[in-house]
Amino acid sequence: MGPAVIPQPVSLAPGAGAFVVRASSAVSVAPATPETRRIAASLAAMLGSRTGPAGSPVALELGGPARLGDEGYELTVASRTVGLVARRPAGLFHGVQTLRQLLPVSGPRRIPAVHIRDRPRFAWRGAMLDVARHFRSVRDVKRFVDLMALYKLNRLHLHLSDDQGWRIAVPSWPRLATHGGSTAVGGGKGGYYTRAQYADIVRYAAARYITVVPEIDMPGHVHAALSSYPELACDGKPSPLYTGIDVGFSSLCIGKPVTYDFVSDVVGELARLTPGPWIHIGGDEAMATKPADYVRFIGRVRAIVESAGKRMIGWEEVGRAKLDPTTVVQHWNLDPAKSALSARAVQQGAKVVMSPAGHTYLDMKYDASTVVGLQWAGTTSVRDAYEWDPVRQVPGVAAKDVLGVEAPLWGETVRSIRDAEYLAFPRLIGIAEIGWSPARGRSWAEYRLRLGAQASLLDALGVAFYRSPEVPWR
Ligand code: TNX
Repeated sequence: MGPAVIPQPVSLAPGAGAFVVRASSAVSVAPATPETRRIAASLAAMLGSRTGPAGSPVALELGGPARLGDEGYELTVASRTVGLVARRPAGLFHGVQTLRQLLPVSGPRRIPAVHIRDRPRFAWRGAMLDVARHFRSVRDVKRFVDLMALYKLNRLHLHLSDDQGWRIAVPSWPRLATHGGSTAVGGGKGGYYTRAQYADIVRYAAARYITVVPEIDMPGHVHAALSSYPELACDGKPSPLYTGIDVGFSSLCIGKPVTYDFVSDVVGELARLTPGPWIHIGGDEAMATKPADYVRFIGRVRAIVESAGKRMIGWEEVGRAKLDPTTVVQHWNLDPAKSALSARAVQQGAKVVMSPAGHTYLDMKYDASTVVGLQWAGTTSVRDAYEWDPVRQVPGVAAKDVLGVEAPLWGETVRSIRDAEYLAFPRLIGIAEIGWSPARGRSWAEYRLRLGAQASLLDALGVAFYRSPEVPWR
């Protein structure tokens, strides 16, 4: 086995010898901008050296052939030099992540000689955190972002509202956060992000080339909002907060004008706080909304999102409504009838993010003995999470329709960040490879060896990962 990089690069040719990292292994970058300097400084910190002038042994450079694209890079490690070239800073950043995996965690600091040419298969490589069922602190989210970056993931989807909690302050509707955010599944203390905290997460992720995709789920999964503002419910009646784990029982009142004031205010606020182009509006499991109302509602919400200057993304159920080519749908269901909705969305020109529950749902148990997690989509072994292809999931959704992949970590059973890490790792690493690496030549038999080699890095980072017996950990 050559150097064990995950995601597997497009091409990797081992060379002879190794680059020995010393305190004198300075890192230069050209052109030097605040952004490229930051990347060079992070590499220097990793190597235990410093940044230096042109002619330094480790050289970062913006340039290279157009085929590297926006995120690709070319890395040449030789016995006396390390060269990293990319068209864009994101590519330099991803190349640094590769170096991080090539540098031994302990023992002699030798980076094996290698020549790598690399670029992602898909533009969208995401993970979702459900901070609504159980809240996650800014610190925990940042830690998760760091781990995503290590495996070249580039979208963080935050599920910011659900029946059990509303997790972002909206100044014009203050009770959403102060009341709606005050508890969680099981009756814990809940929490919410202030605008400054949310902006902090967005900035932190952006510095790691990860775009935040905020989700406010509607017209279902809204009990926390209805409890905060009873006028949003059709019966207008006050209701206590909900801390169970049922789904499909709440709905915004589709016929009331106040509903659209609410949606406009919330979407407008999120759009202002979010530099990325997408706003996720949920749309799943709206069993308490009449089908015709649902279609009408999604149409209006799409117009609101677009007039806020953003693109709408919704769970595949939004395929029931009228969409347009800027819409993105997120495929999730095992049920073929529901999958047909993703195909219907594609017929309307929409693109698809693939999150098939049986492969990507990080909240499914690994096997029947897993203590946390759910099982409605079956159990999902590390192998199940790895052995699938995004362009062969749904009849009528072909390669050209697939934007990429995303692994959701639903939070009903996920009380601590350690539980979150245990469910996400190592399965999320496999999803990252599915999103980045070419399908050709990929095999579980080979991947499990490279995954096993990640143990020392994950241990050094203190990740509470599941040591699946399927993998030869070393
Ligand atoms: C289905 S997937 C849901 C969520 C649950 C999840 C649990 C989807 C769009 N909706 O509300 O948290 O299953 O696995």
